[in-house]
Amino acid sequence: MYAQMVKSEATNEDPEKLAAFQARIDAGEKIEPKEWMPEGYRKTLIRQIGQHAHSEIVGQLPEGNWITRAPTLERKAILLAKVQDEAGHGLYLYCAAETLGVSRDELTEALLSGKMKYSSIFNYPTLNWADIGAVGWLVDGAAIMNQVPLQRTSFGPYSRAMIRICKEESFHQRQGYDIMMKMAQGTPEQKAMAQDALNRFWYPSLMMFGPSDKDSVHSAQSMAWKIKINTNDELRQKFVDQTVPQAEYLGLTIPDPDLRWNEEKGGYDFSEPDWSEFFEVIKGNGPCNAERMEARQKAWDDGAWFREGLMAHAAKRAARKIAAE
Ligand code: BYC
Repeated sequence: MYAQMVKSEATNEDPEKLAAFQARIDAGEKIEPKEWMPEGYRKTLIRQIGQHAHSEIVGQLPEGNWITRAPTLERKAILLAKVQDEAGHGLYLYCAAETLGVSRDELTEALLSGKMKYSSIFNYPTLNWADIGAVGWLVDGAAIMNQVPLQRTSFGPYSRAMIRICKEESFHQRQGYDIMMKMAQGTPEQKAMAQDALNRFWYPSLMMFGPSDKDSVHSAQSMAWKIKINTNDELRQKFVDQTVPQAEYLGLTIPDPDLRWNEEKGGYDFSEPDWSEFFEVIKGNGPCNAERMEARQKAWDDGAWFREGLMAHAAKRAARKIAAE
């Protein structure tokens, strides 16, 4: 069903309707679920919102891994709240996707069958407590950089979901930076752990923004429809410019010998991530892809009794209603 929705090509769409739709987008109007939209717009949104929802849910796994081992009760409570927030983000986003005519079950089945993706970043392991700091600081930091402009995206339900998500992401980023600060100001061993976490998460965080603009297949159309507001490279540059002074404040070193301030462009020059690694990770060959999908498959299988119970209950209610009529 999902494949059918995403593959069905837009055929014979009325040029007048298309022009009127584009005029509404250009005028900054929001598009709402029951209104006419080009098939390509709908399927691009299902792909992007669905992928985003899956990322929030899969993103709970590397952090959830440290809830039982958080160093203090306070840190545990904060991390627990953050991981619960991610579940909430996934739910808002699945609901936004459902308004486009695809069900949450269909989206989950597409994830499990490998037809849909989730963010590359969650295929990297969290090896120690400093990694939880690096995830909050860098991964949530990159997520905010990408998601703040999406509050102005053209599809109403997506835009409204992003407003709430961004508020919570800001808290997530602060808690990550706070962990990094404690580690960086701690013992030499703790500072070394913080540096090691930065070394391992820097390039995977840069990859979160997607391939470089010349290799981005969807950006041009998505930007014309205001599904995306910025290109991948624009956001990556903003992220680097924001993060370098934060690393300096921590007394940590960005693992890039070619990182340099460029006065002329008013931003940093930096090394590109290894794009062959990125494409391998999104093909399913990253360090934790198999483990993440196993966990999602198990959650789906473990929930079968509940889905069946719910369906049986709904069928019974419908039968009762028919009998009463
Ligand atoms: N990982 O043409 P492009 C979070 C795929 S999690 C995997 O540039 P597009 C959080 C892309 O899908 C952050 N795949 O694509 C949660 C396409 O393949 P398909 C999640 C990637 O869509 C918990 C192909 O590469 N945020 O916030 O225009 C804890 C070509 O790329 C990635 C979102 O999802 C990637 N990194 O741009 C903490 C934000 N990058 O689909 C934090 C919403 C690219 O044709 N999404 N691909 O098979 C977006 O803004 C855009 O979808 C992207 C990619 C910038 C990610």
